[in-house]
Amino acid sequence: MRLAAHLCWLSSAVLFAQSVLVVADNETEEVRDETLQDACHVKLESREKCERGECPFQVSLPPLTLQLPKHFSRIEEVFKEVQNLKEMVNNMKKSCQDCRLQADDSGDPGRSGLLEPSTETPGEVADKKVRELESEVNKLSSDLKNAKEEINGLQGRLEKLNLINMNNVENYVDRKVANLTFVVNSLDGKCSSKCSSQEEIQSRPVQHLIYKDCSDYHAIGKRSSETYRVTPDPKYSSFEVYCDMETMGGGWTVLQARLDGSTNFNRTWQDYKVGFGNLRREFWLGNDKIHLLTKSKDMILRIDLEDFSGIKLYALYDQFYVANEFLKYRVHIGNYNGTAGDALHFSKHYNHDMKFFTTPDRDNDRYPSGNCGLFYSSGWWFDACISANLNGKYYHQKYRGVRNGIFWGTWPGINEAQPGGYKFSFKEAKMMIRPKNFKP
Ligand SMILES: *[C@@H]1O[C@H](CO)[C@@H](O)[C@H](O)[C@H]1NC(C)=O
Ligand SMILES: *[C@@H]1O[C@H](CO)[C@@H](O)[C@H](O)[C@H]1NC(C)=O
Ligand SMILES: *[C@@H]1O[C@H](CO)[C@@H](O)[C@H](O)[C@H]1NC(C)=O
Ligand SMILES: *[C@@H]1O[C@H](CO)[C@@H](O)[C@H](O)[C@H]1NC(C)=O
Ligand SMILES: [Ca+2]
Repeated sequence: MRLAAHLCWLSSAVLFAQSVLVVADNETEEVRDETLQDACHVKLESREKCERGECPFQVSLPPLTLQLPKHFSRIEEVFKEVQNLKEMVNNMKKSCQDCRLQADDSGDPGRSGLLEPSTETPGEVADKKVRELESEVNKLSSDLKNAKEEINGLQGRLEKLNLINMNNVENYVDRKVANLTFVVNSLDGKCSSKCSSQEEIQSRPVQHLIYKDCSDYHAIGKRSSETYRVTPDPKYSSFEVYCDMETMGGGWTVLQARLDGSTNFNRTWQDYKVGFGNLRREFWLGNDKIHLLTKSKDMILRIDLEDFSGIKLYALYDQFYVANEFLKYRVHIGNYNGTAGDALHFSKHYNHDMKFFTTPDRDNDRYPSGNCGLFYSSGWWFDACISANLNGKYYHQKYRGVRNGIFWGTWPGINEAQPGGYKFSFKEAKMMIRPKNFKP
């Protein structure tokens, strides 16, 4: 088949979706385009007349005629899958590094601090740690093997697609680009004569097509604190968040709120993953959503606290990122600034930065002989265990027993012994994030 004929067929078939293709299996092949009947009537030579190995189009053309755009998107899919796999492999590498870090750390002698529920002999601890690490390494290596197999499979598919389709796809893309260039050029010509001036364009309010978080609503002039729909990552569906448009210039996406005890925070991994509660009252937004929000932009974290005597203090952290579920929602917390004290980095032994998320049913904490989430009835980035826990039980007044209430270890006077062994409780707590580069 000659190239010119091929292009003619290709353009008509591609640009007019209603094209009909008739192909006889063995004898002369006839390609007919109903919408361009006489303009593009092509006869293809029969298979027997081709020299051996010299008929590249003949094998694949009939199905491709109708499916080119579909194949095109399949290639995109495969690229995406490969990208995902790459990310998985990177994640695994990172987790391996984590294992090493934890292994380095486990010899640390001074870990039986005042906030730890109980202790265990160092030998037992080390043994257990080694076994945990072993099983983790085994799991990782089998995951890695699966990933490799999957990559091989995808590679095979990719190669096949490449061989079969690349020529046609290239032609298709070339034509599209030519077409677009033509359209752009013609618009450009119109614009220079008719369109408004550059200054006028720039002074128009920014129209976002996608609102990634509350700061994007702030940017288009929204000033009332309420729920808005955000799409931090277009690959995933959008969701509702509560926006604080008042505190310190507004634009805050609220991740968590406590104010009356109406929502139970003693919940499972799954609940913390997807979120729970009422966005207008008490809630946890959900770890998957928090991950997407903190991944889409560099975020800062603000924590607001109020006690029952009406004292209000805050903590500001200049970075906040929560990794994905595969990495157990590990948190990254930047430098502190504020009035409530830096309870998230309390000391060398009580530091919530870089910790995994733990819930009563999923123990990822640094306390070897028990689950901090179960002990403190909360989902949180536990160390072993807490110098802060904003998801503890809501107490309407001071309480006795296990310190499983909302807790902020640097609150004024909180560590002084109270008469009767009472523990301090909080009236309100709130966590919210805003892009680092936000301009009020
Ligand atoms: C072509 O195919 C038809 C049926 O599809 C068959 O009847 C005919 O014998 C074939 N001709 C040759 C030359 O193979
Ligand atoms: C470019 O594409 C448009 C719409 O897809 C079509 O109407 C037009 O005829 C095309 N132009 C050329 C030069 O192919
Ligand atoms: C803390 O934040 C305030 C307000 O953003 C800023 O003015 C101040 O310089 C910061 N302090 C430090 C130590 O970073
Ligand atoms: C929290 O839930 C667990 C079950 O998941 C339960 O055993 C525990 O008693 C609860 N704690 C509180 C304080 O309600
Ligand atoms: Ca544990």
